[in-house]
Amino acid sequence: MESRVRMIGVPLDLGQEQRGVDLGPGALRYAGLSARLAGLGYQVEDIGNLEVPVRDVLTAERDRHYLPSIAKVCDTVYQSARAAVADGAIPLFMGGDHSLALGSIGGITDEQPTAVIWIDAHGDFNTPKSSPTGNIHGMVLAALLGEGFPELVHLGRPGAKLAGNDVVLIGLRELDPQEKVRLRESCITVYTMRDIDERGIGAIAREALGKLAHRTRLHVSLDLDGLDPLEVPGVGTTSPGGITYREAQLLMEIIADTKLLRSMDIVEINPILDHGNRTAKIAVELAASAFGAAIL
Ligand code: 6HN
Ligand code: MN
Ligand code: MN
Ligand code: MN
Repeated sequence: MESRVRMIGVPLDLGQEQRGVDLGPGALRYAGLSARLAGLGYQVEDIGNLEVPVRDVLTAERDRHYLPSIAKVCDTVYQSARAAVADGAIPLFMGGDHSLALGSIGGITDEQPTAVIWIDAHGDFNTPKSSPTGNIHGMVLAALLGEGFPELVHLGRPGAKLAGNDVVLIGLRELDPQEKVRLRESCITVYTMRDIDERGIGAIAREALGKLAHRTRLHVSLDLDGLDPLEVPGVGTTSPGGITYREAQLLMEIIADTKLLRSMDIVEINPILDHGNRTAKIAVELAASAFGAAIL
């Protein structure tokens, strides 16, 4: 496995309404992400934050839910993802909201197909038609599979970036009515909170990896709202009854055992809503586990 990690900050908050997710990259840095990964033996380089326009100056785009600017930012994310893979580094994207995954997953799949484990309370599988909010962070996975705004679908290169059977969703508990129908009709593998409660996260993690065994590269897209807001209060789109810290740890440890992790997103941390940077600290521990930190 590559031994270099490249931290890339993406202070993007245009995909949703809550103010504060643009502060996520700083929160992860202050929580010691770089030192934690260096302590595991990785060579860590932090390339700083990509440029993201401040939403207060984008009033002309408000009615379009900032689609032009999101596409523009994701294009730079895409290029930096490609560059990291070409340089033999593992890109670690620090969000920002989940819309950055259009660029990260787009870029890392440019040369080689990659399987995705998407941890989230939500499906992020809306189209502009099915979305009740119009918020683009709820449309990311659909766009990666080729449905939605052309500006997003054809970002970086034309067409879909993932096939449905390259994706597993874990932690779902809040879907919009039409989004639910769309997901059922897709060939994405979905593990809801009910599945986790009934079968345990260990069994789910192993089965999920089995579903992705046709790929030799793995991307983890970690939306912190997939965890329980009692443990992780610093997220904008909270949904009760989520994955516990311990369950998330085990999931990451089992992912690490595969040694296939090649890239990761850590998204939706909102330090304004957090208590004492707890959410970023937990995210750092989860990233460490995904990168191979073992207790013994
Ligand atoms: N996220 N389904 C809701 C929507 O607005 O489409 C929530 C989406 C949340 C997206 O948390 O990344
Ligand atoms: Mn999400
Ligand atoms: Mn979410
Ligand atoms: Mn609207």
